[in-house]
Amino acid sequence: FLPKSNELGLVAVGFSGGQCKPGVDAAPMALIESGLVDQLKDDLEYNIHYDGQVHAYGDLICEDDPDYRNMKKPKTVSAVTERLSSQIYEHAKEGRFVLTLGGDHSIAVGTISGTAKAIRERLGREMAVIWVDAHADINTPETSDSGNIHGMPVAFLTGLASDKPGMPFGWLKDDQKISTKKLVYIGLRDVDRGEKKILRENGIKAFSMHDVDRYGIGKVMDMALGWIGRDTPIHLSFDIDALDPMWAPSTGTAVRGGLTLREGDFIAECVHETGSLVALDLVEVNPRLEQHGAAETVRAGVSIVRCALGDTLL
Ligand code: B3U
Ligand code: MN
Ligand code: MN
Repeated sequence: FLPKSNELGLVAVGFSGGQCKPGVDAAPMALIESGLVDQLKDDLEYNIHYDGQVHAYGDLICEDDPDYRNMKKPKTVSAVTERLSSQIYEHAKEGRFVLTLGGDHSIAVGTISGTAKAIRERLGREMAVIWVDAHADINTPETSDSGNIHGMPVAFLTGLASDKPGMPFGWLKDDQKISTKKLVYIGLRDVDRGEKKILRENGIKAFSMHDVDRYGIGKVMDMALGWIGRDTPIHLSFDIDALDPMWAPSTGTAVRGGLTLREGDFIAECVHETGSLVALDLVEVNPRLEQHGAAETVRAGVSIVRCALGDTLL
C-alpha cells in the first residue's frame, strides 16, 4: 500500500529544552559527523532532502517561560515542537520517509504530529507508533514528578493531556494525534506509578524488558507488529536509552537492564521489513555526558538508523 520510495527527508533537531541536561542538542552533529548521512546516501542509496542545518530554534527560545501546569519551559517546548511539526509535515506530504535526529524526546510531539497529519491526508489512514524506550514518556503535566516535558510527549500526542487553544500545546489538533490503540511500547523498565495507571486504564500495549526476557525479542516483535496489523503506516520513535548502558551510556537517564545493541537493531530491522515504516526519530543521545561512552553511543545510534532504513547483515 506504500509505494516504494528512496526519497528521504532529514531534520536535525538540536534541542534540549524538554529536560535539564545540556548536550543532547549536540547529537545530530555527532551522528552526521560519524558518517550517517553519507552512509544513507552511498550504501543505502537514499536521495536525501536536507537543509544542511542543525535547528536550534533560537528565535523560539523564550526567556520569560515560567512553569505552567507543572511543566518546565512550556512556551519554548510548545513553540519548537509546533515549528518542527510543520517541517516534518512538509516532508511527509511529499511521500518522503522522514528521519529526525534529536534532541530530547519532547521533540516527538512535533515529529509524530507532523507525520500523523500527512499520513491521514495522503493515505486516509491512521498511523501507528512504536515507542522504543526505557521510559513510557506518558506522564500528564499533573502526574509528572519532574516537570520535564520529555516525559510527557505521548500524553499530548494521544490526547490524554491537552491544552486549550492559545495555551502551550493548544496548537495540537485532532488530525495530528494518534490513537492509544495504535501505540506499542518496547523496552520499558522505568515507568512512574502514575504512568502505569495510565497504561492500564487505557489498555495500551506495552512490552517491558520482562516480556523481552520471557519471550525473546523475535516473539515480542511478532506480537507488537501483530497488534498494529498489516498495512498500517508506522512511525518508529527510538529513545537510545532503551539500550542497556553497556551499549549506550551517554544518555540523560540511563537505566540498567536494557536491550542489547543487537536487540535494538533487530527491532529496527523488523519494522523496516514490514515495508510500512514512514518515519523514524532517534533521540536522547547526549555526546557530552560521557567521555569514553559518547562515541560508542553515537555508533549505536547510527546502527539503529541504518537498520531501520534497510541495511541488512547479508
Ligand atoms: N518518567 C520520568 C523520567 C524520565 C522520562 N523520560 C526520561 N526520563 N528520559 C519523568 O521525568 O517523567
Ligand atoms: Mn523517551
Ligand atoms: Mn527514555
